Amino acid sequence: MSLRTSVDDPTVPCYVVDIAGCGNGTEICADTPIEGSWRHLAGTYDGDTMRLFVNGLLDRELAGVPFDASSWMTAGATTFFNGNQAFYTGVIDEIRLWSVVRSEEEIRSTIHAGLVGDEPGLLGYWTLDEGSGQQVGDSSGSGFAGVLGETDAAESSDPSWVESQALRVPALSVVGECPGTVTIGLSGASSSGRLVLLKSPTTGGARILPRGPCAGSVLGLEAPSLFAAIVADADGSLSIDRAVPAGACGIYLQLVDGTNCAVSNVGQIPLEATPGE
Ligand SMILES: [Ca+2]
Repeated sequence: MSLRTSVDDPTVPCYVVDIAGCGNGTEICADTPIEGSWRHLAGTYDGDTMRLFVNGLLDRELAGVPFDASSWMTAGATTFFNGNQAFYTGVIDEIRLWSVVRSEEEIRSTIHAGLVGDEPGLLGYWTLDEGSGQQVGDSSGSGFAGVLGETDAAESSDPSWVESQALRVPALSVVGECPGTVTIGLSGASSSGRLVLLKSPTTGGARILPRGPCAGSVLGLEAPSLFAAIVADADGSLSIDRAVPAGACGIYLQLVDGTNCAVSNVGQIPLEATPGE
């Protein structure tokens, strides 16, 4: 089976379940192209139905799909009779293979989290942290080492090693007095990442962003609206002071990192100071 881009459109992600290990298989492709930022792709197959999830949201499904377990598993390409084809032109990180069909909620729970390697049902785990060489180690303990390109020799199909921002998650802090000046601090965001700071009077909804490139990211805010657009520094951190009126005291804030769609903890602008007696 493969996760790769469409042969016809390199911006469209597709999931392939093979029946003969050589390009004969069933393909479903997402509605939404991926360009310019990280997306989490997951394909599941339960022996009949294949499903493709983008950022933890079900995007496409197809029933009645046959499968041959002797087929290859590829990431970013498909294996045909005459070698690998349909190469993905982009960046890949954190490849996981499971022997169980994970639910939408389970898929979402580990999108921005590295795994230990001994999680129940984890069959293969390639962190792609080597940074050089032709081999990628399997951190699941199953011993399924992978190679770059077609073989472990240098060849034209080999991808290049680059730094990844896939697992960075912003942390948010809010301190100060309200009404007055509050200091909004962030750390751990993607390098020079564009971040959206959302606000809401209410928490606890675990609301999913419904639209845009980060649709599927789960928020802790109800009915969020824009508070500020921020660009992190090269370290992925920033500290900004904002004058806050009494009407904004107590509102909740949460950051979404536009580079990888990770969301921060929920912060809160301090409650209005009680007047002295
Ligand atoms: Ca190679």
